[in-house]
Amino acid sequence: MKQSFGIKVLGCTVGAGMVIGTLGSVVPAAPALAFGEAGPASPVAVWQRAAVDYDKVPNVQGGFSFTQDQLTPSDEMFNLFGTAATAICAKPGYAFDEVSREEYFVNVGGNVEQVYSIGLDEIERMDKQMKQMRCTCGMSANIAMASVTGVKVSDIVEMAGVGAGVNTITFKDKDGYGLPMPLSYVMEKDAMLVYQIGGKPLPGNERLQVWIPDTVAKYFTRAVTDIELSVSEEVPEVEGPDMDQRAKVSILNTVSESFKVGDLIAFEGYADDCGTQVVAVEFSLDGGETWTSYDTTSSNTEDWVYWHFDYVAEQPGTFKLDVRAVTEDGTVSPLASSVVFEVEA
Ligand SMILES: Nc1nc2c(c(=O)[nH]1)N[C@H]1C(S)=C(S)[C@@H](COP(=O)(O)O)O[C@H]1N2
Ligand SMILES: [Mo]
Repeated sequence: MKQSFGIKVLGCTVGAGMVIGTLGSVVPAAPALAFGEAGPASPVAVWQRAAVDYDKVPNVQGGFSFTQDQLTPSDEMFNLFGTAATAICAKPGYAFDEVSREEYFVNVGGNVEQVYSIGLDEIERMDKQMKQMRCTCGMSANIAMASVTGVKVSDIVEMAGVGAGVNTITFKDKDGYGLPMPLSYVMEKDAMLVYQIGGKPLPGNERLQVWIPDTVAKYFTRAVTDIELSVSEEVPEVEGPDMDQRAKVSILNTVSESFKVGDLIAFEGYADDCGTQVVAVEFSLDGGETWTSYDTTSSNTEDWVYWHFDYVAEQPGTFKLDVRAVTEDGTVSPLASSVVFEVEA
């Protein structure tokens, strides 16, 4: 019998800040399972078990699959980054000055041929682009995948005309928030000025936000009012995620019921490293003594790896499933994710 956990909508992972999940309805039919090699696990004497000692299954086997088009529902996105991340790094949408749609302008200036201002209506009349993109904070666990709508930054810059020697672009909000970036990087990555996330306008007074593939979210300036082109002596570096935010993984299931021996338990979650390929997702059901590795080298690096792991409970007990990701440069998630579940005889 197939059993599903509840899926986390907005919750905490131990030590890793907030994670976001998906709605229960996204759980697909279970893939075919192969359990041939998993022999009967040795019984564990319950009386030996202290509160934190979980029952162990070495070399856990299950049905593994992944997709990359799983999106975060936009309401959750807005919640997540609008309130949850506030304390860590981001100003929430509602905290931006109230500026009516008609009064909101983006000024394109600095070292350009023609300084100009453009309003939202005009931006929305330009050639629009829709793209599935990841927004991942480099300083906290927050991550989301969304379909965003907007215009190409290159189109906006082109209308101003780039001045001689310009190598730097900075997207600023009214308070001056914004980090300088190499212009060439922003062009190569096909950065967007986004006005819709998941088909909905940005929340609060955000109006416009920069989105750039493979780039941490501190560069995703919200409520952009100024795009500045400049000549830097030294081209700024684009910083990646903090070490402890490399190879992000999470199990999004929450335990909402107990299981019986023979039940199929469907776990799911994501793995991502902001543009560095995730080459494997690994699971442990014995506290990290053994890890079973599933290959994800066919994944692209633009979207997160949204994995499914279907496990058939073989024995009664209290278990902890750990998951970690491995990237192409050998990074192993410093913050593994885990979930505890119970199996009855
Ligand atoms: N104007 C402005 N934009 C900002 C920030 C900010 O403090 N002010 N924080 C950044 C950081 S660190 C993150 S993680 C993202 C999070 O918000 P988002 O979901 O809107 O991308 O916004 C980015 N853009
Ligand atoms: Mo962030």
